Amino acid sequence: MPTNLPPQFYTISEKLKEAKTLEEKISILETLLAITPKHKGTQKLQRDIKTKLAKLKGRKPKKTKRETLYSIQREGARQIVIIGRANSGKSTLLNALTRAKTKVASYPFTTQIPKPAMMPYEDILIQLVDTPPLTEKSPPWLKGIMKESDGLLAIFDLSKDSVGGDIKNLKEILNNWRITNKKILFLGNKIDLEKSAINLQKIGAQYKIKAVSCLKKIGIEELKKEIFDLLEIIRVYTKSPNKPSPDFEHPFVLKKNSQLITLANQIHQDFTSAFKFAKLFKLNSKKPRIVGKDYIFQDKDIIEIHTR
Ligand SMILES: Nc1nc2c(ncn2[C@@H]2O[C@H](COP(=O)(O)OP(=O)(O)O)[C@@H](O)[C@H]2O)c(=O)[nH]1
Ligand SMILES: [Mg+2]
Repeated sequence: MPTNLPPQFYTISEKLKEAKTLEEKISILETLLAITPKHKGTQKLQRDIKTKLAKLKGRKPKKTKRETLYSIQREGARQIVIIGRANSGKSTLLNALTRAKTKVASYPFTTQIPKPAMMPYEDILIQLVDTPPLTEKSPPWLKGIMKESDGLLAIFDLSKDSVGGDIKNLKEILNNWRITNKKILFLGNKIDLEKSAINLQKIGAQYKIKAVSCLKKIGIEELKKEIFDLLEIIRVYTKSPNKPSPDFEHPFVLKKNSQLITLANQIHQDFTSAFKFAKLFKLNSKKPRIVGKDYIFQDKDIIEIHTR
């Protein structure tokens, strides 16, 4: 592979491995092609990308089913889907965590189609998806979106006496849909209302639920960190041996407890065989440490990989 590719090239090609839908893969490949510098050294790479694109486009299915209409284009480091009953505050939550301006109303069914928006968390973006009310009768595409997500934010209206039953009902729906090993954060919304505290007390012993007010922005800043923690991800910055400072603009996002070799593989296949050693830097110390392939990353590590 040519060595003078822009750093985003590697960050974006990493996403290709995780892309699930055809549309996503095509969009990623088109982006890669667009940012590939056009010169002799990259001709083979350009050809390879174009071939892959042609193959994928040849296989593109006709959008006839309703599900495919509402598949969400993945963006950012990870994707979280917001679920809950009508009027629980899903759209208000999306607006509170992102710059989205989704319609909020006191009558149900305002949100009919899934709506994605980006939540900035420190130096990464997490995609949140607002959805229509969740019931046993929700359309199959909603189930599909939930299954494809990296985690769920389940939101309940704490001011309603039925909140205990609502939580039980949601758990039943998840069970029926066989969504059993998803990461889920339970949120009790509208804690600003008087009734909510009483209801929270009633259900608090039975369920672990985080109380917030999406409208009055109570508990919203802490929630961003809890969403990050729920995802069990870490950020790693790379530093090129011949550059004075790391690339803080494009952190690699990896699963917690990932080994150094996982990152090397993501950057380039050849890194595995060519790997010699790596220098590990920490944000708060100047002196690097030499580490090997099996080093287990921690959040915000800075790594400089040396090859043969
Ligand atoms: N008091 C109070 N009202 C809220 C809160 N969050 C949302 N609401 C109101 O609840 C209603 C439904 O909110 P919405 O976000 O549209 O719910 P959705 O149907 O789940 O998307 C709206 O009138 C909101 O203003 C909150 O934290 N406190
Ligand atoms: Mg809504």
